[in-house]
Amino acid sequence: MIVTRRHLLGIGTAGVGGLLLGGCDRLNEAPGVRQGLIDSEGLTMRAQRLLIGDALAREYAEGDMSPNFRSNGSVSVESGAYRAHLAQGFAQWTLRVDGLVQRPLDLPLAALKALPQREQITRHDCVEGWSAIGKWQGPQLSAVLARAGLLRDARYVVFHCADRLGGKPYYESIDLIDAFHPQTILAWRMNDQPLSEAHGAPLRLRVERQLGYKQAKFVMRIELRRSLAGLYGGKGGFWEDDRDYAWYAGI
Ligand SMILES: Nc1nc2c(c(=O)[nH]1)N[C@H]1C(S)=C(S)[C@@H](COP(=O)(O)O)O[C@H]1N2
Ligand SMILES: [Mo]
Repeated sequence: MIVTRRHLLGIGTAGVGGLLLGGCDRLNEAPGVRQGLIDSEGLTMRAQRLLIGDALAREYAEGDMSPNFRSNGSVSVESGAYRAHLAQGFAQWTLRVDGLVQRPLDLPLAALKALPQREQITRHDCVEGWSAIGKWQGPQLSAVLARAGLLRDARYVVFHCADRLGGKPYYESIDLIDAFHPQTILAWRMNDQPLSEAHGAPLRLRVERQLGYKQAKFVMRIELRRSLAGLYGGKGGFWEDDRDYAWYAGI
């Protein structure tokens, strides 16, 4: 195992406290990691993780930013509650953090903006065959998880989104290794502007070492779970359930 507890604790600004030590100690035992040796998707994940270790995704310079960053998948959200929040600039909106946590949270956008911020210029790669380089800003997911405090059994972080595709809710999930990676942020700002609706306002995930469909937009709720079984189709994400896309979509 390449990601050690020391690496995870070395991630800096988020003030990862003792509460998280339990979670980090148990990364080696995470079911996805162990099963990784026996199924082919897991083999890919394991191989990619061995190669990249805790490496950072490449970061670019301002001059590399794409003049046009297209939007894809849902570009708007129908729900009345969402439209009301959008109309108010998300002033009354809160991010729910719950499941296997010590302290369920309802975080206003202002609280997310008040956390230490990370800014990164990265390349987004969509499986449909396009890429774009953009600038993202927001708190590290690790900082939010540190506030909530993980319970012992927490293994996966699930992102519940406001939109539906073909009548089904969009959702995504990652494991704790990616959740505590320093470039995994909850972005509320893109290219120096608040996120537009098309790009996932008010908040989206950036998990930079994975493909576009993992970058959940319109994140309303973050749920800590022991397992992905029993959640929608059980494969950990909308496209994973619908089209059998890989759950670990390493680039
Ligand atoms: N909630 C939600 N998140 C989503 C999608 C979506 O349809 N709904 N599409 C995904 C896909 S396939 C891609 S490529 C990116 C597109 O992000 P963008 O619209 O900011 O370019 O968002 C991802 N996250
Ligand atoms: Mo995509």
